[in-house]
Amino acid sequence: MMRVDLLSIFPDFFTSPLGEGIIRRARQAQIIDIAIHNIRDHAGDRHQMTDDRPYGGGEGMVMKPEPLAACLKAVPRRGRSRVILLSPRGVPFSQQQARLYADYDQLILVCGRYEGVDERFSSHHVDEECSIGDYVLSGGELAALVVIDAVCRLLPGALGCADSAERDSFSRSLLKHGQYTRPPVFEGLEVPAVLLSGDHLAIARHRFLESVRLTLARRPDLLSGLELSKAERALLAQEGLLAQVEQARQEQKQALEISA
Ligand code: 9D3
Repeated sequence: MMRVDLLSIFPDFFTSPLGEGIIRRARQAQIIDIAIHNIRDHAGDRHQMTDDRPYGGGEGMVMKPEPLAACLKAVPRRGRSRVILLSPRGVPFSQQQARLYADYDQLILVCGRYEGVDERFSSHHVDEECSIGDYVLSGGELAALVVIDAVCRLLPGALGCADSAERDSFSRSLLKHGQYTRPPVFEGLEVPAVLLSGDHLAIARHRFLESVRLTLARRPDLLSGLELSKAERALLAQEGLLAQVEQARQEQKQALEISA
């Protein structure tokens, strides 16, 4: 069973998100054990202050190191464990990072607030810093929930359908085609006829082409990782998409060369 410990000054933040859906079922099935720790409980002084003004001046407040260290010390360690600080200056989170995290026995997720945490805590008590993307959040709590959700799905038995996790990771270099369910006509809009045809080869081709068109429009950067079979190349050529795909791959290659 994976153990996750959350350190935060807003412990109530997690109750509902961790009490629904796949995470709730994984907790019930004892696939994941999640404990929430209130950093404020480890602030020694009467006012339970967890933040203070930055030495050297500047905007905002900094989280004091002692309550963080005391809270962390109170967390029982088990097996291979990793202390991760959610922070805007962390390594970008990704499916690959999620797979690495899923291999630990214990993740200790520290949620910062304010302008950040005292550097002596992050440099001496934290194994790595993790960001979920280039936008400004109010603190690490939502980021920690994102990490838990992505990691939980990868734990053996967490998903009902055994191969879903593998399928998710398998289809990384193309965006998913649109999907349809009943009714056959919705607000005058029909389901593409090919999907009702029962012709599985034609359906697979249709979906592949739609995936390629979507990826070209929204995430051309993904196409550099796409491996095409002879039949797929022929199909793209036939639809006039091969040149566009090759050009997007070329442009992505150049973008990577410039950034390197
Ligand atoms: C002045 C520079 N800002 C850093 C980019 C200050 C700042 C903004 C937001 C300091 C802390 C925060 C709070 N954010 C998080 O704790 C955080 C976060 C995020 O803001 N974006 C993406 N991932 C994460 S993980 C934790």
